[in-house]
Amino acid sequence: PETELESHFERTIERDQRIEPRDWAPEGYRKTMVRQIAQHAHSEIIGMQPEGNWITRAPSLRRKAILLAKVQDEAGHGLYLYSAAETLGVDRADLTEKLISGRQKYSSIFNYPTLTFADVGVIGWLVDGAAICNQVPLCRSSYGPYARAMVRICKEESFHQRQGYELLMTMMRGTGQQREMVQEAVDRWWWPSLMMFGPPDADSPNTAQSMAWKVKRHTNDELRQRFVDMSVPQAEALGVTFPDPDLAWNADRGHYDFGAVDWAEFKNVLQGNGPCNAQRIARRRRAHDEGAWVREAAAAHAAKNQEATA
Ligand code: FAQ
Repeated sequence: PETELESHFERTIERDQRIEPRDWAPEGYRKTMVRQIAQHAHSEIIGMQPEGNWITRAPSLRRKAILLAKVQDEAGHGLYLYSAAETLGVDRADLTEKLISGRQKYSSIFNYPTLTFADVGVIGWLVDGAAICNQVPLCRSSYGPYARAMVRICKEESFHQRQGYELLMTMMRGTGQQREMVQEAVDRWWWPSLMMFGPPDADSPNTAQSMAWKVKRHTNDELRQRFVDMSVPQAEALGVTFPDPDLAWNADRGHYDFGAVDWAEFKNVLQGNGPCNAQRIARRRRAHDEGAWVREAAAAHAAKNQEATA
């Protein structure tokens, strides 16, 4: 380290202490944090759409109340995460602009359609399950505001995961047709859920540096394996199978082996060509435009208040 500031930063990371907004940090660290936190925030906000699609068609008042609460939680997660990003000196209006102009990413998973109500359960079980698996270690991420946001987010994600599993358990106790709906939804969501963890380690440009900075605590492949290992017994308990003939317990490794993920599909979705990319962005853009009057009113109100106290 060349400077006092650099060595202070490195010592902080080494001792597992937190980097806080006012601390000096290398430009690359700040960039990485903005990139990851913004992508995460965008995912929560875009992630409201697939399930939001079912709020008006939930099969009972109870299911509707649960789903509304879950989708509202996702809005909340997006807001804490935009706030965490703002501690790094960026502006959320600017981040939103980057999202709707396609310059920043959001999770690939939210570009798949929700075709039946079973998808609500499977998103809770597998998508929130994968999110928890990825995010629990991020509670120990080196950037303080991000790590602290993750604590509350993970608690809420656990509730989301349970509601999904409970919904599926209920459907599996129902008719043959309901059981088929669950299996069909699992077949569609399993592989995209594995893609949530990101490209394989050998193909992940950011992992090495993010691990060194303790932004990430595990590699993409480690977390993907952990998710497969925890999901197989849950599938057995539920009475569904995963669409992977190569899925098998490997006693030597102490893990489940699984088949090859279709990384061409993943890349294609990231390039904007997934089944719902265009629709997700168009809807986000429309919501932003339709909300312009709220932002204008809030700004006018704040200006008036400032005048009154001046
Ligand atoms: N989708 O070098 P790496 C949720 C990009 S959960 C799209 O491995 P990194 C909860 C990556 O950004 C979902 N892009 O990158 C919920 C990079 O591109 P860039 C959100 C992906 O950052 C549930 C490039 O590929 N969770 O929202 C994906 O070290 C239900 C190379 O990749 C988070 O964001 C992907 N799946 O590792 C809400 C968790 N994977 O930026 C509603 C926090 C990779 O260089 C309903 N994020 N890319 O242009 C992370 O842990 C990390 O950012 C990873 C990627 C693990 C996602």
